[in-house]
Amino acid sequence: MVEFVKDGATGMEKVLLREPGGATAQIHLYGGHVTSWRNERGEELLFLSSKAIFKPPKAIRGGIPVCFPQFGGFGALEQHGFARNRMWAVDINPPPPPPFAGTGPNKPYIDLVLKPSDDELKIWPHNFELYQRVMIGFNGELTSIIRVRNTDTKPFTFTFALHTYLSVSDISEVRIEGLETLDFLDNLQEKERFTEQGDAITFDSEVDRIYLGTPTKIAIIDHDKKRTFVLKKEGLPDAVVWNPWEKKAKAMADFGDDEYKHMLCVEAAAVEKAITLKPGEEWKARQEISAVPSSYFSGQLDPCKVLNG
Ligand code: TA6
Repeated sequence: MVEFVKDGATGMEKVLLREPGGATAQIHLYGGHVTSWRNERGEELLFLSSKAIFKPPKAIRGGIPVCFPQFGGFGALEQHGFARNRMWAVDINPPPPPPFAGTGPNKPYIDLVLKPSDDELKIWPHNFELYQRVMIGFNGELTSIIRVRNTDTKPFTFTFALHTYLSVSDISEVRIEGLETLDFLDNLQEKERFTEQGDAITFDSEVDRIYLGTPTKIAIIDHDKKRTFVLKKEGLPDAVVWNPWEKKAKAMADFGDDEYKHMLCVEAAAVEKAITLKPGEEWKARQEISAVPSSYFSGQLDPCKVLNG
């Protein structure tokens, strides 16, 4: 089921997707932004700050902001580009879906599109079409399919991320598997390059890292909730891991002082190698997140096993 509604609190337009089994997703047209994803028991799986601001030009703090045409400060544009604080349109006539597996029928989905206005063309002089299909699957998995088309007469280059905020019970009880032994750029040390040592990533202070060339599957294990988020991605070689911890949390006006304890950003991204599209060319990417009972997963996702099958 797909429903178009106005948000009671903000008056903003949003789309509700409901899967027959009960899982739901909510997408705000502002930013083309998934702001809620619930399982069949109605439990919220994405973090959304209690102080999130739903008003341009501020990006919504939480859910899945879309970072385009620039990730972070990798360029001259505003942090994370402008797609996350622009109004997207519902695409009633989307180009045929890209040949990604699993885009079968009967899964509620919505197609959104962003095209540059004159204002955007002043700050980023390139004609493009940015498409996003958001879909809820039979097992409640949340899929985002992204396509960027160069509708200009000259090439352009961009970086990209789905800046996903996962809801976790207690950040100090969370671990990430699948990024072991990989190189990363540390945003807390002028993007210096390091190699991950640990056998799994755990959290006891601020983390802001861009893991390079990761496996296509990453597991985020929330011991307290006995829940594992399995993030699968295609066309997005990197993964950003971010938790602002205490001090940065206090410095953010649209973020509660203690909220860092209950969120973790794991962002499927294309950052290290920017993408260049010639006129008429198209880039596509896909992210699928599912939430499974933890007992099923812990310890099974050693990168060597994943990478070498
Ligand atoms: O994705 C991690 C990051 O780039 C961090 O450096 C931090 O700034 C975070 O994004 C949030 O950025 P924002 O512009 O939404 O405050």
